[in-house]
Amino acid sequence: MKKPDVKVVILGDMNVGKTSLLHRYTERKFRDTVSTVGGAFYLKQWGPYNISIWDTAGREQFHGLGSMYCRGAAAVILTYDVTNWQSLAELEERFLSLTDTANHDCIYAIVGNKADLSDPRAQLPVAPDDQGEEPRTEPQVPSACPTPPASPVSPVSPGSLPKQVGRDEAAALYARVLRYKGLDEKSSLPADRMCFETSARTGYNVDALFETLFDLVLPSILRKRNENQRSPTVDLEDYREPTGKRRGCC
Ligand SMILES: Nc1nc2c(ncn2[C@@H]2O[C@H](COP(=O)(O)OP(=O)(O)OP(=O)(O)O)[C@@H](O)[C@H]2O)c(=O)[nH]1
Ligand SMILES: [Mg+2]
Repeated sequence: MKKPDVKVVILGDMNVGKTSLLHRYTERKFRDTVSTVGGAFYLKQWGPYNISIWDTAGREQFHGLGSMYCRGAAAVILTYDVTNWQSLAELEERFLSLTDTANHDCIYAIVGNKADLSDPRAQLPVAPDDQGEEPRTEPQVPSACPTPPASPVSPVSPGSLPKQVGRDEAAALYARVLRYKGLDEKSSLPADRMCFETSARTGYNVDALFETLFDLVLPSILRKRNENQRSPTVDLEDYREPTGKRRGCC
């Protein structure tokens, strides 16, 4: 198994669509999910680097595991549901303190998922041109004929729900996250770059979210590699006496 160079963690209340976002990004699909138990781990190759992405459970009963998953994280995605104001409030009340174990230079993204439910623009993935990428080959949702929700658990028709969280509220939360972390807003990444609205259902903005974060964690990878070169880890299993015998520790 490849060794991850860096860790990205996705946090947020149950049902906001964390697992669906990861399926959409890693498998290019929106498929049925079951509420996550504990956590799950995905490995993504990004250029020459391996990035581990940790999906966490939003259910209260797994809350204690959150800070363990965040340990050493280079990026944390704080996810809410744009049609559920409480899911934004929960990020601050329940999830932010879990990031105390993340890296000191960890970056934070605030992500409002299920944008397709309230915003007609999110009925389609962001056009590849807008993301500055080569066109992709995965199926696109035709604009004239939106596909019905793939999940039977999601009976709400697209674009029909009122949006409960605006971009300004997400940006205000981002500012409070920086303050909580003791970071200076002026020297940190700006809110308009770190707040996203996405739809795991249509793929809207999903690539942009993950790929922006992956680019931003590259300095963290390089720093870690430099540190490892300066003080390489000694594997005691590999150490043998000149006679060929392995040296015991006592
Ligand atoms: N319309 C719409 N429904 C979504 C979207 N993302 C997820 N859902 C639905 O929301 C429900 C919950 O999705 P999950 O991905 O399991 O949510 P989760 O955040 O991983 O939940 P936990 O694992 O319990 O923490 C499912 O019924 C999904 O089909 C989206 O972008 N749009
Ligand atoms: Mg889940």
